[in-house]
Amino acid sequence: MVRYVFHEMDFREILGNFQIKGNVQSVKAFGAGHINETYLVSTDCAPYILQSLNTQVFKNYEGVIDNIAKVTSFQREKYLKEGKDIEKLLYLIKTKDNNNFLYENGKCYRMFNFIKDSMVYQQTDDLNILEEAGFGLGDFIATLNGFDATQICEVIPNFHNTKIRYEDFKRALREDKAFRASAVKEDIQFVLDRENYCSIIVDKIQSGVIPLRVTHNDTKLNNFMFDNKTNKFSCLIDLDTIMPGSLLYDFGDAIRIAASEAGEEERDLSKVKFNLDNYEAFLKGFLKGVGNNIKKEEAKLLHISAKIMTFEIGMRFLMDYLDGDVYFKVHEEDMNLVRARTQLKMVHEIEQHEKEMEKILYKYYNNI
Ligand code: ADP
Ligand code: GN1
Ligand code: MG
Repeated sequence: MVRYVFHEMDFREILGNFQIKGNVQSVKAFGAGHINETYLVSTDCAPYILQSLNTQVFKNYEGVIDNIAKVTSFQREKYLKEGKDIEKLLYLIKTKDNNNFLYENGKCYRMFNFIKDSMVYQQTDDLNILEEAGFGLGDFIATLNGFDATQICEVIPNFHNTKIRYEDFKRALREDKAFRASAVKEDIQFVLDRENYCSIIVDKIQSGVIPLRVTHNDTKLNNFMFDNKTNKFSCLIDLDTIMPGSLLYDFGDAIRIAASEAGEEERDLSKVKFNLDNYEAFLKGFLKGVGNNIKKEEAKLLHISAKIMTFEIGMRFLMDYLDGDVYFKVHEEDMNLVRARTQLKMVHEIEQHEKEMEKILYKYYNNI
């Protein structure tokens, strides 16, 4: 959705602080995210992306930008060393004071180069695109293998700590701030019945069986950019949640959308189905991209991670519904409930396909 929102005075001052080329022609709202505001800025020389960070969610916005600066430079240097094309990589546009962001009127603004001739998919059943997406994520993990995770700050503590998310959910249930719990008892029970999912990845990280890496942490399909002619993977965008994490977070979170036949906001739950072919294509690409940068202990849990990450976000949407929609942007009153239901239906779907998913994993990963 592209909406014309050029308020000359609002944006001219902000954009005037950044090192961009040319005169600004227009600023348009862009993107469909639940957290930040994204704008496409066109000048007579080049397009750019301007974003205002949600500082309620990202309280440590300086840490967020610092993480992105470190990771994108590391990625760039590694690509150069390996002779890979850097044209389609993301980088921050500096301000005239040589900073990576601008803090103005309580808002944090940052700019990126515009990735040319590229696009995102909200959903697709094109297996070549899904394999490319999987490859792109695997390659991202492989590129950052060896990047010292202690250099990166944890911008949202315990973001994918499913055990802590579960405790937060129980808090929301106890408080029932928006008086909605009694009408959604079945959804709540579905979550409560699956408490055992919460510790599967987290405990293995805590005991050191699964390594902490630098991961993306928000790998839904619309954060993958593809070349709009060749459909080759260009890069991952939406880098705000880059933090120390597990590759299982990224793989599982990607599968919940890549292997779903319906969008997050689908009201007809009969359309929410798990597609094994999509899963297979993404997995195949992922294993190719990550190469030997994955440990056996991680690989063993790839199929399980889809269930856990889908469960986690379903629980987060339901929690926000109980809290009265204080975290995710909503455009309809029951939107968080609708989102929770698609995700929890996906969990049920994944549970039905677990054995087949494991079999497919063995087909492509031989070292288990
Ligand atoms: P959000 O998910 O919070 O809306 P994103 O960073 O994912 O924010 O950006 C929203 C949309 O803007 C993307 O889906 C993509 O279409 C477009 N976009 C974002 N960054 C770029 C970029 N650097 N180059 C080209 N398009 C971009
Ligand atoms: C949010 O910003 P966006 O829409 O890409 C959320 C993710 C969720 C996702 C669900 C910082 O991502 O964790 O998986 O919505 N980001 C944050 O659609 O909470
Ligand atoms: Mg996004």
